[in-house]
Amino acid sequence: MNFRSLLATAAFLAAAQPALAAPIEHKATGLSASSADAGMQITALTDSIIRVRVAQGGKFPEDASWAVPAAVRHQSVNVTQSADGFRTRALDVHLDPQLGLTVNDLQGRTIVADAANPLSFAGRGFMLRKKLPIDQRIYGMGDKTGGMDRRGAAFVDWNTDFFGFAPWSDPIYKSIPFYIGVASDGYAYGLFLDNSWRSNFDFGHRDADAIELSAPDGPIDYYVIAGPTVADVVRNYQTLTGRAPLPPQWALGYQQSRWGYSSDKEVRAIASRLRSDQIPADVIWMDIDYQEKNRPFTVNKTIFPDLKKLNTDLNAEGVRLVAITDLHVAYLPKQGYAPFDTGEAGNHFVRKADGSLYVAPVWPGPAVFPDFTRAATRSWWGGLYNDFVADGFAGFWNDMNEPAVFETPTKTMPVDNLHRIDSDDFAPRDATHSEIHNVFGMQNTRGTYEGMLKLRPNVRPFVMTRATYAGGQRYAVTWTGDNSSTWDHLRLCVQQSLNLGLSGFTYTGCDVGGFVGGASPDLLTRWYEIAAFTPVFRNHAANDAPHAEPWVDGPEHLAIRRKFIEERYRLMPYLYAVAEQNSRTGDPVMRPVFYDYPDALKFDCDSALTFTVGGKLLVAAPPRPESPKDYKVCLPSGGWYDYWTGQPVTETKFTAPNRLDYVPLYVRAGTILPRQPLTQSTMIKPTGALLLDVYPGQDCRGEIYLDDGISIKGDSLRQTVTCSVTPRGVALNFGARTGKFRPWWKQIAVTVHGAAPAQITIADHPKAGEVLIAAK
Ligand code: MIG
Repeated sequence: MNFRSLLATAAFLAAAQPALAAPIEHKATGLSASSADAGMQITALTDSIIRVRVAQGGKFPEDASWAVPAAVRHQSVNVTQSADGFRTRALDVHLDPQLGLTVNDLQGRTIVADAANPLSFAGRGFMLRKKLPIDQRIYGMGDKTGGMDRRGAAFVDWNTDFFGFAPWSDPIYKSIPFYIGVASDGYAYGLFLDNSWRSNFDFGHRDADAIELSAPDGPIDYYVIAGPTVADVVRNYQTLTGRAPLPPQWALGYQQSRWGYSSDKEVRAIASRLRSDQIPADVIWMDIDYQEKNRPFTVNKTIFPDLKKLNTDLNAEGVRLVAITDLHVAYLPKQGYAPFDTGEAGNHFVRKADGSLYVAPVWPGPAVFPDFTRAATRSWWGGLYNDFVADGFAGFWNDMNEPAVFETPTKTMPVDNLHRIDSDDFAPRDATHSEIHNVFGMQNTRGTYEGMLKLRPNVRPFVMTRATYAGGQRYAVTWTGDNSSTWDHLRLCVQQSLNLGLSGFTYTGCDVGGFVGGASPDLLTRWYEIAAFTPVFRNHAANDAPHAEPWVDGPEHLAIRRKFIEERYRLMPYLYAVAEQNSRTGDPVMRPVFYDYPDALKFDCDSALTFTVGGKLLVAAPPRPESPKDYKVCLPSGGWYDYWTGQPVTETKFTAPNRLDYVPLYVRAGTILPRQPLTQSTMIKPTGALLLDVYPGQDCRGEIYLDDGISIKGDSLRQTVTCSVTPRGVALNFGARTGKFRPWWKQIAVTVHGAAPAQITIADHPKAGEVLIAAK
């Protein structure tokens, strides 16, 4: 039965049905209720997060989750009961006789309400319908393509290896079944449907006035996350699914990659070229080429004779190596290939419906697939990294983990393959691939991340993944997969990064220049300029694409690209402080302007390539950089400065020139931006003073955060600096420093920007106190 006929039936039933099967049963922390064909439990996890679980045919789904840890799922607060629902300290929850749910705030404003036929079933499948008010925009949903606002579109969550995906292709690599509804005044809520099956999200595509969530099977288990701001929702979504840990600082440096760096010599040559061309860089990536016949955890010794030496030598130049390690283990029984033999011995591989080993072609040829939903398998997998960790690799890249399978039209394994769940608070049981598919990549990275932690307990793991599920931000950073070298993909990159950030994945990047096809010189240059402000800044290209390293288009293009890479390194203290803030609050590093300034929701500028880094630094790249036309920039009210000139910007809407070597950047009035002298790598200590750029304005402040950049437990240094404009000049107030980490600077060079700029250099200021920068 399809959902259209089902809806017709449901409408009939709804009309014919009298009321709840029994009165609402009030509980200390929520309620339960039932209709003729369903039971429902609503629990207040916190005052602004409620969890809704539905029992189809009277049976509640297993209370378990890959996304929301048990301790979080089981937390609750007491509520006050009302006739048809309950209240928390922030929400007023009502249930109607069709189990239709309305969540209001305490002022009576509706946060989210069910639409007609709120709940219907088809076999084991279900559909939920929510109202889509006329002024609501929809964000989130991870890496989904299309526009920034998901309204009017419909999506499928089914992790898919999609080489050469178009800017509107769906589904692609990730499944993050979480969206944020935002009214035009910025009032926001979130909804997270914790169901790993092949689910559907329709935001007013089929029915213009409704959001329809459906899945063919699996739990009806969802969370309503109240705002009122987008930031509240994004933070609370991460209260549920976890925050990304602070990555190693080098992960914020420039990263050079290419499928096809095929020898020790070639990797060294890339490193020396980066250094001789004075292109700051922290990482070189090694794709599948280093392996023996594409077999994971092997090394082709002919082309890479000594990986330990390679790591050591490059480290000495401030360059770290990240290696790819795909999950598909080569099927090589009894040939001395340990990943297969130990995996087979431990019964770690996925089986077919008939119980036999599932073998299918991927890069190594016939391959087997670790059963990552078993804790024992993840821990075995993590141990496979032992030798590479001993060789000194800084991090690892988990590709192909949708999982991708060759020579099959579905691009993945049969959905009736059998996984075993033996993990967390799930009941140990067999599960079909239909259920596991969307969490497979996430559990792959969990194994890698936890393996790293075991092998190097005090070093922040760095894992990059292509496929993932909600909550996967706890284990890995991500990138947007096999994008193409087109202007539309450059725009798409910003949209995907912003929405991934709103979906908990702040550490995201796109292959700079595009993976497929080869960028024109102008496109590659523009891509560098914009990606310099995205969280993960990695140039990567396919083995059959033209080379895309920064130098490939000659000195003029290189000069522009280098300038933007350098600016990122100068901004490193700010970027790192924003990253550290993200690890505590969940606020994304890269944000839509409306995240901090809701008036941006009403702008009429094309802002496809406009965003902020940490809310204070606004990037306003031309939305159509391929066009010679100039364009309009809209700035939120409240005051900005031009980053390049330091001068205040007096207008909130103005024309910006569209020049290849220029991206307008603005700093929020009231910001103290920490910066540092240029270095060629985050491994190199800067020489000179810490730079504090002061942009006077309301609530003027800045944060200094520093640590050794790699340790999990270790000293840090934290200091807040505020500023105020006084008749005697600008007063900087240094808060007391917390933490004992010794900074690299002995002096602080302060620049006060504005109509009459002023500069002074002062001694480092570890203690609380005021410094006056006299007006000229
Ligand atoms: O089937 O490892 O998205 O970044 O260079 C292609 C080779 C496999 C896909 C990744 C891409 C990587 C490539 N991989």
